[in-house]
Amino acid sequence: MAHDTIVILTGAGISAESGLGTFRDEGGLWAQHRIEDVATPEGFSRDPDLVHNFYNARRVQAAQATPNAAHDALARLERDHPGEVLIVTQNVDSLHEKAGSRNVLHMHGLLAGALCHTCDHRWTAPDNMAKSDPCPGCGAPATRPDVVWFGEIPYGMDQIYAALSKADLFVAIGTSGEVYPAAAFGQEARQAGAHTVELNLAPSSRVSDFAETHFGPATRIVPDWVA
Ligand code: BJW
Repeated sequence: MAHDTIVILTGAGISAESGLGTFRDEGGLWAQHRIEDVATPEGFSRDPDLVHNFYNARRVQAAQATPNAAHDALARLERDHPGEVLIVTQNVDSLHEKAGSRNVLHMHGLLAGALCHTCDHRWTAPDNMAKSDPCPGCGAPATRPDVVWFGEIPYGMDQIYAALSKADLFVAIGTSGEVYPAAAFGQEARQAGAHTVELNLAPSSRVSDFAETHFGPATRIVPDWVA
């Protein structure tokens, strides 16, 4: 593979075979929880305990999960192409880092992080987070998970758009293409001249943005594509 700048967007599908549920597949997280209740700032204001229970349970589950062959293959790709690979993940688990990837941008935050609603101070999430936990920065009892909810601006957008504008290769893995701005990254990269690839169990709603597609479980198609 001769590329100078490779941007890889990952979604929940890459972690599915590590035992972490996706959002929109049958029986996924959004079939079990109302988005408005657990993934919006308004939901958090209404019932912070409900939201913390949702994320505390997922934090425990994610801490126990191990990377799969797809995460491993992307870590290998970065080792073989030093300085060329940026993983932009929508996932809040840390499985890319556990697999050995270093250049990872968590555009929707991290389960392992806590964020103060009052002063934006960030710290390592305790196992059982509650809104009343005092912020180590300002002392306010305004602790929330450091994740990006609907209506909030994802992290690292300037860095992501800069990378997309100079990418030679853009690969989307295991993401449904339902959530913006990530859903439009393939189109942005393609318009900027990148070769675009979708690796997914089934075609996403943005499949027409991709010049090359491979369908199947991530643990098979990602190592095959990297090889
Ligand atoms: C496998 C597999 C296997 C399964 N192998 N594959 C109207 C039009 C356009 C936009 C909007 C609109 N109204 C509102 C908006 C904006 C809104 C939005 O997009 N809404 C849509 C629903 C319409 N977006 C926002 O509000 C975002 N902010 C924003 O836009 O700010 C404005 C702004 C942007 C940029 C610059 C300046 C300003 C914020 C979105 C935040 C999303 N947050 C969540 C929760 C994060 C915390 C948490 O984890 O709880 O992020 S929602 C959830 O969806 C999570 C995910 O990261 C995200 C994407 O989901 P993902 O990863 O794609 O998972 P699934 O389940 O959807 O798909 C799984 C895929 O895996 C499928 O394709 C399967 O086939 C595949 N798969 N098994 C391979 N084994």
